Amino acid sequence: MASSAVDSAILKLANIQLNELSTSSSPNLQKNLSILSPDQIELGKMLLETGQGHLFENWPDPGVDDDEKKALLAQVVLLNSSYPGGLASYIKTAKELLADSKSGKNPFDGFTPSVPSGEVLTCGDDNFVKYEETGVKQVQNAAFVLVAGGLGERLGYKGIKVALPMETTTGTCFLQHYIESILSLSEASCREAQGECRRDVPFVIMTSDDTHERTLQLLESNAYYGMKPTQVKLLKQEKVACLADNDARLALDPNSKYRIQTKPHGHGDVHALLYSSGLLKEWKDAGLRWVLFFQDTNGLLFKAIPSALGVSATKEYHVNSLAVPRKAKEAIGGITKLTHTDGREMVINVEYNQLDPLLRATGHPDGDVNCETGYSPYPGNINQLILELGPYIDELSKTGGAIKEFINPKYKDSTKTEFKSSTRLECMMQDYPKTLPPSARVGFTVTETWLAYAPVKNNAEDAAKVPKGNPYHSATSGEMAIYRANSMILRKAGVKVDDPVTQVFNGQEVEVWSRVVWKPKWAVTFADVKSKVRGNNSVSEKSTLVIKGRNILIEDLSLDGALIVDSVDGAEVKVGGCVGNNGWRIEGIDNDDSSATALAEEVRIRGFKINKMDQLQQSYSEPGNFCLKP
Ligand code: UGB
Repeated sequence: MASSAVDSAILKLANIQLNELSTSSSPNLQKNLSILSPDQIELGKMLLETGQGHLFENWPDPGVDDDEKKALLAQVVLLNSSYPGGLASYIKTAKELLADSKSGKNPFDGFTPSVPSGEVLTCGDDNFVKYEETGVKQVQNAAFVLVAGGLGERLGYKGIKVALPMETTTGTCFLQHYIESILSLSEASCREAQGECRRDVPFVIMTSDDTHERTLQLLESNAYYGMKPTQVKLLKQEKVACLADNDARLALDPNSKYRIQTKPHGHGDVHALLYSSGLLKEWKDAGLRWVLFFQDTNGLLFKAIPSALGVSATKEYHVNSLAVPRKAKEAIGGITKLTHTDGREMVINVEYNQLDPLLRATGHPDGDVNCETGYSPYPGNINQLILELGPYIDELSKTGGAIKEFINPKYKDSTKTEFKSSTRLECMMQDYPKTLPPSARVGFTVTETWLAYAPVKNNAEDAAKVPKGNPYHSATSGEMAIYRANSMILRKAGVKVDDPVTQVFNGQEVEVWSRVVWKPKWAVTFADVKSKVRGNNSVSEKSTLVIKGRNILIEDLSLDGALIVDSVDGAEVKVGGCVGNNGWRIEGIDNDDSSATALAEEVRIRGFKINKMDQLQQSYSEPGNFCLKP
């Protein structure tokens, strides 16, 4: 035998002995070493070192279930590589957080809350318009990130949430609206830059196994709603391992002893994924300055984005959280400044169930109460964040994108020794500022709720149980909020829009405003709306107004019915005169009625349908100047 062959045989033998030694605590793993690759053996050792020997407890001799044993270790490879710091770090953090939870440690120990500083905007005033103008200029330096990995269990819709129509007048789904808004904003930004537009604005969607395929399919079957496919990147988040007990022993799937049970880790994954994908660096190299994060079902959010981005740019915020006024004790998190006795400071979302006790424990005997404005001084977090890219990358280079996690085990009894079901670590995208140094510029921007926030999160049954006066956050309220916002914006632009009527759908009392809908290419800012509305205009309560073309001017229009106008970009259309017809009527549906079962789920979950009885519909497909004046 040549000497090199002897050396390698000796090395192999030494490795076998070493592996046998380090796996001796698990005879079942030890006897299966021969079927595993060196990498798999290394992971097996790591699992033993971190107290996971039970995973191999029921392993039979080599030759039986070998493929399943390898599949378990393949799953461990994935769990290990998709978590910053690997599975060993996951288990270590889990042990610490489980111990804190068992001992009842308060995560806010040592912190005193106070009201942070931020900008409060009023739609349509000079300040708002100024910030919008600044914000639009910045869009070409921005990237947009949609977190859409959530299954939407509370909503109970069988499809993915971004495919749900935002309103049923046009049937536009959330994803289409988001993409068209980004495209229109970026075009507006280029116009501001007077032709010096440098790039296509990047759009990232974080998906999960629950949403990935269907999101891709939705994009592909709709030609990416006009965006270049290269502009859109899908990043899929992986689930994390479940934990069976206070020792952070990984839970096996109840249906397979060769599979670790997994659950979602939360939207906080977006930071690690953006970092590890290399996109952040790519964007920085391309000269981008902002990353805007948003959630899957808020049809109003793009109405607040230009002004909030303007605030970020003007105030040079590293982190800007969009917020809405919040009634004391309302069930959304409050943006709060926390100061620790050791000098640490942060501006962070404190969940509503933690804010009141924290205030009471720190010298505010009344807890979370409304101030002279009629609202809590702690604004409500709507989880849309604008981060400045440079400081964001600097921070992630240190953390790898890991976000402070939390754990929420449901214990069987007060001894806190056993769980009702397995638990896991979770993280939230808005907890990013928790690791920032005090020098970081963290602020917020408050806009009116009617303008910025109407998520679709709750199913009809749960929404109907919401205490009176609290928001429903259902498909019904989400759609009505769009008509309300557009009607109110038209009012601010000088149009006489009738008052709404109150109706009840699916057990929810809502204001029904005129059904006003426009495409983002018609207007992305308040100034756009103002410049396209002239003279004396009126819209009656029963009316529907749909504006789809870019250069449509509404001048001296009196609308009492349905009017739908579309035009190609080169057509300039002046719309005026008296338009009257039977219009499109909103009709309640009774879900207990057998005829309702024939309706699509997208319609049934709203509790109403639109009966399109009569309309004036005009489309201009050639460039030129036109006048629509019946
Ligand atoms: N999401 C993911 O992409 N991955 C996940 O693993 C989980 C969710 P929810 P949540 O707007 O009122 C948030 O379930 O988490 C996506 C804030 O934390 O709709 O209960 C998912 O697809 C909270 O502070 O909301 O609450 C969706 O797009 C408050 O602001 C998004 O993450 C609240 O939203 C949010 O997921 C709110």
